[in-house]
Amino acid sequence: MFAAMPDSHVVTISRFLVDQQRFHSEATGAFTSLLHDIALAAKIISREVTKAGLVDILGATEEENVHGEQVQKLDMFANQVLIKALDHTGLVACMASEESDGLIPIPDQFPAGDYVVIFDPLDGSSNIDVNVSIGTIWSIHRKVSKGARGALEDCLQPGTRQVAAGYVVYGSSTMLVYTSGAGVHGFTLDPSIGEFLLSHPRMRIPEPSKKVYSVNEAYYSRWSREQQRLVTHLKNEGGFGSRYIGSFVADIHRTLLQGGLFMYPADTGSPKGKLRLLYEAAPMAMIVEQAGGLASDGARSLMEIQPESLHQRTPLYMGSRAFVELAESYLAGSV
Ligand code: AHM
Ligand code: MG
Repeated sequence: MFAAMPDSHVVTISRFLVDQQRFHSEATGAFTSLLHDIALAAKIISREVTKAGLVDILGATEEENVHGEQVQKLDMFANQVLIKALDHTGLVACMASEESDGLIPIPDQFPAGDYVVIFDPLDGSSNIDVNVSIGTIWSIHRKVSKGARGALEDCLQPGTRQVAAGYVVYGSSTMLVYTSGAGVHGFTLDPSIGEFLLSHPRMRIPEPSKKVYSVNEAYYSRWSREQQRLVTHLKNEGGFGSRYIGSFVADIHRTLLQGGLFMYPADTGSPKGKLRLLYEAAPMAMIVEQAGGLASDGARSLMEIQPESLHQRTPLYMGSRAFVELAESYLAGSV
């Protein structure tokens, strides 16, 4: 349940989380503390992202991540910030990150907790050196394994089991958007006081929404016939416009605020698409659906897919409900 908040009041994320906790008599405060810790990590990452144009932190390192992609310094920094913000708190059983190969255990010297945190520390990092918005995406599950310190099965849970999900977009301002299953709420960082302030309570994808599709159309010739027909329909009879930033968090943020259809389909070069189920698709699916939209892999709900491996990829369609349904019917060949 979402606590009513007088619109004229300045509400920090800390105040908001404490107020939300009051609606859960069983709450111990652990979950609230976890969200605080993530918000703190977001502020530290935001500070470094903002400084990136000023200091010589740009440029790729020699290292590659587990997907064979070049990792930039800020990715590794953001990864470390999140791990260090969470590993000593006693709230987390284990973690997984797009930038780390296997499970990230809690070091032996620290107590382990009941939550599992999965994150993409800095998505869209190829956009850093052209000053385009990038973001952090995270997802929280409850530990389900018997052991105290978490296991792979704790991370391999479907999106429907998420207890919370969120993202931070580092754009013209830094915004943190999250859901814990009671609507989607957005906070804007006021850098002068170092606080996230509630700016977008109860976010809903507008209805009717803007007719906008968002996809990397350069892959057109590699798409299935059905995918090609869908996009041809959208831009011709459909009367859609097009926007594609090429930064997932920023593209989804726009879709939440204005509506539309975001797609990262499978193609002959990437038969499972590019985006990862656990780090990118499932958390955003929870947010989009909590905001009244729909999230699909083209045939089934993204939230219901049972992950088989940490770094699994999935085709992805999300945004306004009617547009995702339209995409599904084209992909099924029924239109
Ligand atoms: P990354 O995880 O390596 O940063 O890649 C993910 C990014 C997303 O932010 C974006 O939606 C997508 O890659 C863009 O890919 P493409 O350049 O193929 O359109
Ligand atoms: Mg990513």
